[in-house]
Amino acid sequence: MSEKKFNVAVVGATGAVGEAMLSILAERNFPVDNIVALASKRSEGTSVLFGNKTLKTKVLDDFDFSDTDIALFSAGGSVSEEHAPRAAAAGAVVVDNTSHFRNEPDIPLVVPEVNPHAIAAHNGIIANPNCSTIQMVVALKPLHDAATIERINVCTYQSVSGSGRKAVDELASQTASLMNGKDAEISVQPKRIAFNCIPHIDTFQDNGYTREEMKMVWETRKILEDDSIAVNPTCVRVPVFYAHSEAVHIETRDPLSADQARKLLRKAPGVTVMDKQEPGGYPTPGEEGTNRDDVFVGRIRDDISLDDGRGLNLWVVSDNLRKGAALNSVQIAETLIKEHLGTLGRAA
Ligand code: 25A
Ligand code: L14
Repeated sequence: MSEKKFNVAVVGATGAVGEAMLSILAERNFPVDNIVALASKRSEGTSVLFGNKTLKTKVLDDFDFSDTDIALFSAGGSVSEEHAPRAAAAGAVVVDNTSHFRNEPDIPLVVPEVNPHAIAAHNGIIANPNCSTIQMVVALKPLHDAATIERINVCTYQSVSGSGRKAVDELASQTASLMNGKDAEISVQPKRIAFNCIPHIDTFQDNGYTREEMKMVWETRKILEDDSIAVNPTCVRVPVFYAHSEAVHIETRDPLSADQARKLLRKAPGVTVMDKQEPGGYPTPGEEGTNRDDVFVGRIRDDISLDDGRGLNLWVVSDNLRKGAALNSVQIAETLIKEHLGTLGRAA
């Protein structure tokens, strides 16, 4: 990495993702000159941690980005819509974790293990994909390169932290209430989440799929740069605090055995294969998935319903706040300063 240091802003710093962004920047020794934590007026002056330093949160609305090199945004789509173009116009490169810009053709949508080259085409904004999509494409990229994936059937098991800090509190308090014989109060999720599963994440679309499901369709094609891949997702919220899990079923153009897939995945960047066919020999969200950087893959096996060797099943687990959001954004920023320094306006 270059000796140069950068001025960094984290927008949404008091949220679940913003907090993880600050701690990951510190733990990976990102070359920071100045760092600023931004949020809404509600949080003005609140302390947030950057390594062992304390930062006082400033208000986004009147913040001037002209001294900022890199701005990591995670304060929701409407905040990014209003403020990301303003930050980019002032000369910062924005890495945006919301869904707002992901489908715009001239905005790169990047997972550094999969399509780092896409960063080069940025015009001041780079989009960070949806958490469920990120962990799936990290696991599928080496298999797609080897055998060309034609179709993906996926069911997700998504933790509550995806909907922010209040949703984490909601699962804890509903669980405590029910264990104490009291009624569960519903505040964030559309139905009770404690001791339950909810097949509904984000808003319903005209085709009967939810927006979270359609993000997996649109974003997978954009990141793998292949519009012919058919993706059929069902996204489900489960009573898990951190890390998403996915049962992924793929159909490939060329035959690919479970043994070959296991070998390819063992060499794949950002992937840990955990696949012993014995009790506990597979990853789970509450144990391996939480607070770890890698995408964990297990239960790799041939699809017995197909007899031509062109189907595989996988179980994929990863921390949605880290690889699914904050870590991926920081890795985009690392790739930017390492390989595309000339595209950073102020710092170039
Ligand atoms: O639109 P999207 O893309 O679907 O994203 C929606 C939300 O999903 C989360 C993230 O929530 C985002 O806001 N998210 C996005 N991508 C994700 C991913 N890949 C993801 N989650 C997981 N994986 P979050 O909770 O992580 O972060 C919210 C942060 O945004 C700040 N913010 C909100 N509006 C803002 C703003 N900052 C500037 N200007 C605005 N207008 C928010 O800061 C937080 O940092 P805050 O200061 O508004 O809130 C601080 C505390 O106050 C609580 N709170 C929030 N809303 C209210 C509230 N209290 C009272 N009333 C409210 N209306 C929060 O609990 C917070 O702790
Ligand atoms: O699109 O509620 O990045 O779990 C990711 C988390 C949307 C909401 C995104 C959740 C968000 C989702």
